Amino acid sequence: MQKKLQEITEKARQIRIETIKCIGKLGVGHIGGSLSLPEVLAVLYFDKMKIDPANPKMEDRDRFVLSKGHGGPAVYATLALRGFFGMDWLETLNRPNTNLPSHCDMQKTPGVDMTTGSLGQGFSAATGMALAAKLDKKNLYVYTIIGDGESQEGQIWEAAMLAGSRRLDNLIAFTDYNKMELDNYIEDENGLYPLDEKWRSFGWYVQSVDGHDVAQITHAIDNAQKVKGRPSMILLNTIKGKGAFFADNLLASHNMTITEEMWKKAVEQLEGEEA
Ligand SMILES: Cc1ncc(C[n+]2csc(CCOP(=O)(O)OP(=O)(O)O)c2C)c(N)n1
Ligand SMILES: [Mg+2]
Repeated sequence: MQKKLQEITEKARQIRIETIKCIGKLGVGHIGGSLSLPEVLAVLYFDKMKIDPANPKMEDRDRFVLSKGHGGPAVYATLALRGFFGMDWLETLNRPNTNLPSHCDMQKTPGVDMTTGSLGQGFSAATGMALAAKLDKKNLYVYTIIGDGESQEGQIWEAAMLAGSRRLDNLIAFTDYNKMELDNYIEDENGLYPLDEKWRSFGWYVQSVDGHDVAQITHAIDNAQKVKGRPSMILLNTIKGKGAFFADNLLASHNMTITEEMWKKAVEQLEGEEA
């Protein structure tokens, strides 16, 4: 068990490195909201999800929707490391004719189940996918990640209400609770506190974990899968820009310019952390 967790932690480190490299080589991008994601993506794609990189559209696969679609680069790094496409694709991030646009696009990228970027919409789509799976009596999970800033969208709460009332226990959602949005702190803009109570009141099973600890995330997903009759929300307490010295816990990390010197130094530091 311990060995498996170590392997997933190592995958998260690789996802973080590849994310920094691909945004860094482009020179600009949503690095902050991408770097809060590697641990949950590593747990999902290297342990929990029923998927087949050789058959990305496998019928009864688990689904994943990154509702905060601006974190696309972290998903692409994950999909490349998992073998959905070559690592060389990452160099094409957000360039002309790419299959890896800045925000997730299901028409372009193998392994991407929903087009996202307009905040609030992906979560509704994920809820619809979970409802459809129930109606079709399919045995699969829909996993989705929303942002904490995204949680200020009214559409999130419409879908939350539906998922709770329709008892979608095949829907496992995460909030990337990094306490920051585009250019301000959540609580200084339009506060969410107490976020756990809000979700509970909509009929959800709610857990709160360290979003950079793969053991805690794994355990929370295991718990969520045991709960019957309620959708699950796992609040991931995360750090925006985690792991890149120029972005770590900084509001300015949202969509920043990155020089070659910056990304190379950050990658060097992370490579030095190998277990
Ligand atoms: C409907 C909509 N409004 C505004 C935006 C512009 N926008 C992109 S990211 C973002 C901030 C999102 O904050 P959060 O969900 O906390 O993301 P994170 O901190 O994880 O980057 C905004 C306002 C958008 N993409 N969609
Ligand atoms: Mg945020």
